[in-house]
Amino acid sequence: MRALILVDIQNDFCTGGALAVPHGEAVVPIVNRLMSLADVVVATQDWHPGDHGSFAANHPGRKPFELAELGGLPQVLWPAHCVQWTGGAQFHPGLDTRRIARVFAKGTDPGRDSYSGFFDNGSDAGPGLGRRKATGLGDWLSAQGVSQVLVCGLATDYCVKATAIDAAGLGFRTTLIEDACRGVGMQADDIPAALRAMRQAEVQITSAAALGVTAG
Ligand code: VGL
Ligand code: ZN
Repeated sequence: MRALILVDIQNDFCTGGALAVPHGEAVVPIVNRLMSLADVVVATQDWHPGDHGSFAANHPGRKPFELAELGGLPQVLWPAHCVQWTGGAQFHPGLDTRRIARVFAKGTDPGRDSYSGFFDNGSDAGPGLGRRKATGLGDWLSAQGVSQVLVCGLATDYCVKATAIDAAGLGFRTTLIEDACRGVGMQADDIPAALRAMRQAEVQITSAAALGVTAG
């Protein structure tokens, strides 16, 4: 069984959104066509409470895109985004949601960010940091008999990267569809570095075109 994981294809990560990824919405027509390649489609949804600790506004005197700390981990401070029940947290209106079997929310704990669709941010080592809390996505995919996952969505250098690396680490044969992703790219090397980190973690990288899918 092969699953397609749609990472955070939400209004706030698209043009005009609170944390817009350049050309984020360009992935939508491609991912809609990728769905036919999968036996099952799942989506992750960044779903923060208004008091989330990743928001710069919740750190007096700090600005978006500065580096801070959250729950003992380094944390990039973001503009408030994907706040629960707001339009920015909704999926992009062009996304074909009919084939999404399940949605996994993440980032609901105000004290911890959650880039991966599988686990909260955190360290499995290190005293005091605790084990990472699972969203349920890994167990759910396994229960469906999924052995292979295709990963696409937003943003390449944050949630897509973390989701793909965790998928591979959990033993799923993992393929990133590079042209069905867009990144934040705060630094010029961030997106290439994310691709390198994924390759290092045994994530295969391909394109929709190589799989016979075009944006049309
Ligand atoms: C994301 C930053 C903050 C993402 C989510 O979906 O990549 N990035 N929250
Ligand atoms: Zn977020």
